[in-house]
Amino acid sequence: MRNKVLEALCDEGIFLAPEAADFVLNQDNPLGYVRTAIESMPQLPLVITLQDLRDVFCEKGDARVCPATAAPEPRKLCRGEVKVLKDITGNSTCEGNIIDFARYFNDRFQTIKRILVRRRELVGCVSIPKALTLDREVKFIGLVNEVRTTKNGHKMIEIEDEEGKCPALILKSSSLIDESVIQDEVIGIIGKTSKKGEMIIVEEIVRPDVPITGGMAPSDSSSTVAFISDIHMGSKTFLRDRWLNMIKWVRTEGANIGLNYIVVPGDCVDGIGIYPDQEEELEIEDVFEQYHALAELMKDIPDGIQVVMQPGNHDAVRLAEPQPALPDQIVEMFDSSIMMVGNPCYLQIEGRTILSYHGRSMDDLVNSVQGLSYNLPLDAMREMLRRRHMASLYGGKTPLAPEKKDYLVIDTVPDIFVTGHVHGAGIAEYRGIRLINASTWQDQTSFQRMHNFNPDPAKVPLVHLGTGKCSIKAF
Ligand code: D5M
Ligand code: FE
Ligand code: ZN
Repeated sequence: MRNKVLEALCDEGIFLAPEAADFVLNQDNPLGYVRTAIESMPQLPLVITLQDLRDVFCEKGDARVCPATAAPEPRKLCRGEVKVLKDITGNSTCEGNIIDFARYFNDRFQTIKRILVRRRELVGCVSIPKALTLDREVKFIGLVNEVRTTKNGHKMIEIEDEEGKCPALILKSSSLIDESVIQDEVIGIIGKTSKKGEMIIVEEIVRPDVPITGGMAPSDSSSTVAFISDIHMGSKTFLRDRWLNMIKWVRTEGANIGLNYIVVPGDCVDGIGIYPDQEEELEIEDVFEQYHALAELMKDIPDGIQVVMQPGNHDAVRLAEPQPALPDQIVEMFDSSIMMVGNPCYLQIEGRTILSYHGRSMDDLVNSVQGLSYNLPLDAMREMLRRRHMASLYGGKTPLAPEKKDYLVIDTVPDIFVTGHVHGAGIAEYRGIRLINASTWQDQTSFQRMHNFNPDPAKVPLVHLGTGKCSIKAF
């Protein structure tokens, strides 16, 4: 029965993801069920997932045929009020083969497409092959395969959806010509099909973006969260005196401002072999010794403060993102109350959603988005939010692991978005979201001097979880 039904669907060009197939086969009339579902879909996905069925039937409020929302991933509860809402820790399945990559990009496409189809500007969007046949304004959603400049100075984007791909041209004379389109981002395009029907002339680009909201409505929380990034323990330029000043301040003033949480967004230690000749800049040359030394330093943080630590590109876990939490061997060195999470990670603290991401992809964004630089991390973070993705570009400096789900998609809009990595310190707001870049405790290294990179160290951004008020304390 199972194979017969799936074969019949296959003959009609309809493919079901395994979970969707299980659900469909439990229906009284599986074929009829799928055909009804397809009629309500704006376009036929390459592979129909359980979510696609939910989108169709749950919207109609028909509980009998609506697949129950997947059980939420087990929430890892820890001391105090910190919950991990989402990270890769314990959920990694990928082997990095071609099928994994196809599934990974499909998940990215589908997740961001679901955000884009709700955009008013894209009402009536069609598939790419369909768009090429229409002789009027067309709208479609696709994943960018390639972006290049033609010899005449136009910008050519090759864009793909589940059904096909097409070239989309931004004319040199268009006001969009300076718009930075990044390879592997998912965008909506509004345009006209060329006379021969072989390409689309782009008139508008629609980004998923985050909704405009008032941001953090005041709550009764009296807690403050501090962000302390890029400690780089083990580096010769680790700023011990300024760190000790900061700890002294935490111990004396912390209670007065309700400092109950410290989040560390990566590069906890300097690591080894991260860049050429790094050993010359290391005070501690053994990575385990670096973590030991850090664990000792952290002991001075008062017990009442919940510390959450995330890895970065200098830490001892796989480099490919999403990165899982530090391994047990290292976790055991630290006080058991310290919470280790993956990178990126969605946290919930006292009712506020915090997205913490080390920020490696800023190395790629500064090269692919016009006007960005290492001095403007908050602008780079805005670009991530506009694209609803933390690291769109595959094949640059940010290695990506093709997990089943794309953990780098910003599917939930956070209250606070924090990054480290660029060793800058800043706070800003974008559409109600607090943006934080969380400084460093490492002074300029000779490697950074060689690259003309100037850090802004020993600063602690603080956010009051009740009022949403942000400030920076310098040490
Ligand atoms: O990265 C810290 C910062 O160092 C990073 O955000 C920019 C700067 N950096 C690192 N490598 C380079 C190169 N090759 N050119 C320019 N700037 C660079 P961290 O992860 O702490 O090493
Ligand atoms: Fe760093
Ligand atoms: Zn880093």
